[in-house]
Amino acid sequence: MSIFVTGHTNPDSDSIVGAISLSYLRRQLGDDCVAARQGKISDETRFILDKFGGDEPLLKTSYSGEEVWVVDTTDLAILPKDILQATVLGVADHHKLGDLTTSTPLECWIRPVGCSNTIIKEMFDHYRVEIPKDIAGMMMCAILSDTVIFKSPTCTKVDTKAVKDLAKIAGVEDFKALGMEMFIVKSAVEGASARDLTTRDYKEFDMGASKIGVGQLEVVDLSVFDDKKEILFEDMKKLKDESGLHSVIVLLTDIMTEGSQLLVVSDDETIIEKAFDKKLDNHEVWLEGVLSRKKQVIPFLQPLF
Ligand SMILES: [Mn+2]
Repeated sequence: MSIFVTGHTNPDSDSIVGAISLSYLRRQLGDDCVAARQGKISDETRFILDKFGGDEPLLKTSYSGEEVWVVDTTDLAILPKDILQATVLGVADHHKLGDLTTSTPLECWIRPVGCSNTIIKEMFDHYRVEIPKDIAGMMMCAILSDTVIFKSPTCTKVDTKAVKDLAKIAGVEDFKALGMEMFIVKSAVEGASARDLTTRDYKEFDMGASKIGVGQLEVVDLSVFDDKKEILFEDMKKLKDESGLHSVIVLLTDIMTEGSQLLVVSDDETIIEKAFDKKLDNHEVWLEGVLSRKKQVIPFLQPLF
């Protein structure tokens, strides 16, 4: 019976590449391991797969009775609905410990670094398994994506070292230029529906008795949203009602000027204002230096709920 490796719902490049890289490693260690995914492949991830000739992981959203490795989260809110009916053999993640529990002991690789693929690189090193060129290139891109080309406060020395090592294996000389190329692909908003944009990189978080949704769009120039804000707000309101959320926040992150414009639809905007010690102006506020949802947004909201 196959063992599956899967990341979170609404998968980003780290989740998709993590499933590919970790399932390869587990196969070298003797497991019959298959890369899986929880949703559609983003344009950024498609760019990475095309660049290095990677295959799409298998779309598989139900895991009852299966054996699974989980990558890039331990939050039940963004894991397959029946994950607690699966046997979780291991976790490779770089987020706060979530609410996933297991019925058997597991192999746990959780570290405060910028990307799950940085941890998977350490797993390859630990097991002395060589990383193939194509997988090294994809892992490198996943780390550049999660760390916003090293600009994110979540980026550590371990991440930069991993990228340099992986770039060498992949034969990529100018990895920062490749990172920029990737973010330009990510910045494309033309032709995308409002829902595509609000949920392109979207996660829901349990905050006490309330639930909030936080989306993030990382672009190289915020002006692409000038004529999109109205439809974004409209869709955020819809999303909030449909899912019974306390708030929906979308971060429009400018990776060049390094900050985020927060768009807020909330039952209580004062919570958001308190969290960041800033007044909202027409449901918006600019947060200088904020690039990371995980490190610079969620931890400030959590204590106020
Ligand atoms: Mn990640």
